[in-house]
Order: sequence, then structure tokens, then C-alpha cells
Amino acid sequence: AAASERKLALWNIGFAYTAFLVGTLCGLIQVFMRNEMIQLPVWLDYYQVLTVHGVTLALVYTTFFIYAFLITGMSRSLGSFGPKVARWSWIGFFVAAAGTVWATIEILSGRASVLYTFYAPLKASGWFYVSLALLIIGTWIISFSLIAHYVKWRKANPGVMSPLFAFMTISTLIMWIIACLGVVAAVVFMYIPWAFGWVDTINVELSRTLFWFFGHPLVYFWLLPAYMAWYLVVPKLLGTRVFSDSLARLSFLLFILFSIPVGLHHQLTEPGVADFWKFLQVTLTFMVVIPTLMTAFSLFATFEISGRQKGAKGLFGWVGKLPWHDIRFTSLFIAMVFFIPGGAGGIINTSFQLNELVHNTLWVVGHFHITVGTPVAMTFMGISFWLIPYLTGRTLTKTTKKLAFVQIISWSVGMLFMSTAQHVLGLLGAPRRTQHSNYSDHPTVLGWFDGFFSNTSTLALGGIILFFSAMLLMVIVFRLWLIEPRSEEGDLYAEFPIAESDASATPRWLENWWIWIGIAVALILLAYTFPITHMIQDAPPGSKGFINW
Ligand code: HAS
Repeated sequence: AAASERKLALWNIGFAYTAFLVGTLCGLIQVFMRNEMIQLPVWLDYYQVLTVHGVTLALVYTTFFIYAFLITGMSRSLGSFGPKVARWSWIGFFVAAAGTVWATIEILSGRASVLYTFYAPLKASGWFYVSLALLIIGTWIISFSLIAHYVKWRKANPGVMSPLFAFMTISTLIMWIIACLGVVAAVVFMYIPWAFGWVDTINVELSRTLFWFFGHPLVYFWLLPAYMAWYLVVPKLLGTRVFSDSLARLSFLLFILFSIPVGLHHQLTEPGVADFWKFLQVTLTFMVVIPTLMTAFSLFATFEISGRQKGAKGLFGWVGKLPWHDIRFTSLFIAMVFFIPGGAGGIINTSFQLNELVHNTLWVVGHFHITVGTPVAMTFMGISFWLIPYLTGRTLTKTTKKLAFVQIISWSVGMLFMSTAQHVLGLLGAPRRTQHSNYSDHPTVLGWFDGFFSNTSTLALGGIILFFSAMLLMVIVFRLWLIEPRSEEGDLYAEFPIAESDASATPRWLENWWIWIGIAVALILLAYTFPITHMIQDAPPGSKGFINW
């Protein structure tokens, strides 16, 4: 990658890890409060800390890290950005960064303790929503810059299938841009007028629906860059090729189709939406599981093929042939393993009746810590171990590698304790998003805490281990950025590992984006037109104006 792209990617990484530092500190405070080990000072509110924790980790760390990865990978696979793309990418970064800093100030000043899902009826200051709009506009500017870079490449290479990294990037960005339309509509037409007091009321159900139109694909916006590493980096580290180019492309396209018309599975317990539409979206949610199962199939095939190439025998002989000593691989592998219970939990969540049991309990918190908090976050950690050296021209020395192993293992152990406790407590009935951990010492509640895994102390133990791991990661990032020695020619740890993918048999129509965008729009209209029309028509009197519907 050219110097300008490297610098931009590093700025994004720096921003991401600053958010990570703040977010994990707030995580530690969370578990201590649940365990009643600390009392917050009067000027700091539980919901404020929870909001900073969620926003910095789930929204800021992920987003900036993702763009660092995409920018570097696009530059590596399609060539350096021209001056225009470079300039706009920088502008996008600064707009997103300004929005983030502003949003953080609003939260810290106590004017926006509305959690990272920020939907009504919770209300923040109007400026909080403006700052969020800036963050989204910033990401759009970078996204369109990357798309422009890709379009230029395609014009220069007519009839050639684009490199897989670029294809996956464009799929992710298309999904992101369409998804954001929901939250932009909600923020601009509903939250901003409501929060500034230009209108008195808000159509709560509609605003939440527009939020989840965005909120569910948001989780795939986090996941897909991790999948890019699983599809492209893993085979390279195993010394083999991508299992199937067309399968990989198709799975990303399926995410464009099915990740958006499914938001109602977050609203299954809400009134105001007829069961039929909830059921339809639940069915579509099961469709979005398919590309993940394709990914799992493809990765197991990759493991097995590479194992057999190295002489593995028997059904599981390949396990012994995997490069366990390579932290870049091991981190990604553990990330994938966590996704098995993480994804299974997702299927439970989306099963209409079972959702009744788990909705708004700590179970859901457990679910997202073993989806975004481990498969995604740990993949980003694993990427950091080579991406930062690649960008800074330094190397991963033996000492840092050892630290990285300790970091990855401690993150896994911490997460295992914490998320298991969250899942179990949730099943017993512990609500999420509440500062009351003992629920006024209600006898039923005290009974929950008898088990080892249904205990806030286990939760806190996990949180402490996680915080230790997070601090270790900060040390590693710092060393890779500033302290490690310069890498030498051919240094594997300072390379951007992308496996080859044979696109010779891949159908060309897979890259006809308009087909996929068209089908996605049709599915969105099918899933959302009637529920949204009903929400507008049936809104209570007084909330039927244009802006507040
Ligand atoms: Fe979820 C709530 C349903 C995936 C994140 N989810 C959340 C929230 C977050 C989140 C943040 O239907 C909380 C939102 C809030 O604050 O209110 N989720 C699903 C379903 C999936 C799913 C069906 N979620 C994710 C991912 C996330 C994420 C991915 C982040 C990155 N989720 C829900 C529902 C709710 C929900 C409801 C609302 C609950 C409520 O009531 O509030 C699916 O995409 C899952 C598909 C995945 C699988 C796993 C298969 C995996 C295998 C192993 C992978 C291995 C590979 C390689 C690829 C079926 C087989 C093999 C190698 C090895 C070494 C194993």
C-alpha cells in the first residue's frame, strides 16, 4: 500500500484502539457494579458508563478498525488510490472521527445516556443525534471513495473478475449503505426534530423499526470483514488456496440480500406489528444463516485439504497439521470456534417462541459477547498482529508473539466465564440493562446465584481477566507500532497475507451488482412495506404529523 493509505489506515487503527481502551475500562466498571464491588460517584451514572462501553466498543472500535482493514486491503489488491480517492477517504475519516468525539462528549456530559442502541423512548440531546449523523456520513464518504476506486479499476480491466478482497469489500459496503438508510431516516426525520423540541411526540414503534432495519445488518457489517480474514487470510497461512471462489462470492452476496429484511426479529415482543410480518422476517433470518453455514463448510474443507496436503490421515488427522504455533492463525481459529455457540444462540433468539424466554435478559448480552465480542473482536486482534507491522514496517518479535498468545488465551478464558454466566443468568430470568444486580434481594433472585455459572462473581472474574487481556493487547499494539525492530525483506509477520482464489470458473453475473441490489430492494419492500404502513396509519392521535408521523 502507498504511504498515504498506510498513514490513513494507521490513523484509523489508532482511533479504534483509543476507543477500545476507554470501552474496556467501562466494561470493567460494569462487572464490578453488577457484583456490587463498587459504587459509582454521584456524577457518574450506570447508564452513562454502559452507553460509553457499548458505543466505544461495538460502534467505534469496530467501525474504525474495519475501515483500516478495508483501506489497506483495497490498496493492496487494486493498487494505490489516486489523489481524489485518497483525499476523500481522509475527509471521510475526519468527519467520522469528529462525529465520534462529539458523541463521546455528549455521553460523558450525561446528555446521552441512551445506550448504544439509542432508540426511543429514551431521548438524548439533539446534538447527540447530529454527531451520530456525522459519524455515518463520514463512513459513507469513505465507503463511496472505496467504491470509486473499485469502479476505476473495473473500467481499466473490462471483463475481468475483481480480486476477491475487493469483491467482498464492495459487498460489505453496499450492505452498509443500504442499511444506514433506516437509521438516517430515523435520526433526521424523527430523533432530531423530537430531541430539539420541534415536535412534541415521536412514533416510538416506527423509530425502533427504522433503527433495527439498520441494527441487524450492522452486526454483519462487523462480521463480514472477519469473514474476509477467514476466507482469505486463513488459507494463505495454511499454504493453500481459497476453497471455492464462487462459493465465497455467493455467500457475501447472500448477506446483501438477507441481512436487512430481518430487523423485526429484534422486536418480536413489541406490539404494533402483526404476527405474520414478524414470522416472515424470522423466516428470512433463517435464510441469512445459510451464508454462514457455507462459510463454515468452506473453512472446514480448507482445513482438511491443507492437512491432507501435509500428509494427514483419518477423519481428524488434519487437526494436528494446523499451524498452531502461528498466532495469526490460532487467534482466528479460536474466534471461529466461539462463533459456534454464538451463532447457535442467535438461532435460539430468532426462534419466535424461544425469544419470549430470552428477550431483554442477560442471555442476549451473553450472545453478543460471543459474536461481536469474540469471533469478530478476536479476528480483529489476530489481524492487528500482522496489519500493524505491515503498516509500520516493524516486525512481530518472539517476545511480542508470546504476549499475543497470552492475550488471546486470556481473552478466551475471560469471555468463557463472563458470557456463560450471562447466558445462564439470562435463562434464569435476570434482566439486561439494569443497574440493580440483586434486585432488592428478592429471594428468587438470590436463589439464582447459588450455581457457579449463575453468579455475578463469575461474571466479574471473567470481566477482570478480559480487562487484563485488553491491557495486554494495548501493550502489544504499542510495541508493534513504536518499539519493535524494523522488519526485513521477506518477513512473514509484516506481510498482508491474501490467499489466491481461482476465479476462472466463477460466473461473471455474480459481479453484476444491480441484480443483487434489485433483489435486496424487493425483499426489503416485501418485508417492510406493510408493517411500516400500519405503524404510520395506526399511530396514536397527536403523532401523525409529517415529521413525527
Ligand atoms: Fe445476534 C441480538 C439473532 C448473529 C450481534 N445480536 C444481538 C445483539 C447483538 C448481536 C449485538 O433473532 C443485541 C442487540 C441489542 O442490543 O438489543 N444473531 C441472530 C442470528 C444470527 C446472529 C440468527 N448477532 C450475530 C452476529 C453478531 C450478533 C454475527 C455480531 C457480530 N441476535 C439475534 C436475535 C437477537 C440478537 C434474534 C435479538 C434478541 C432479543 O430478543 O433482543 C446468525 O447470523 C447466526 C448464524 C451463525 C451460526 C453459527 C454457525 C457457525 C458455525 C461455526 C463457524 C465456523 C466457521 C469456521 C465459519 C448458525 C457452524 C469453521 C471453523 C471452526 C474452527 C469451527
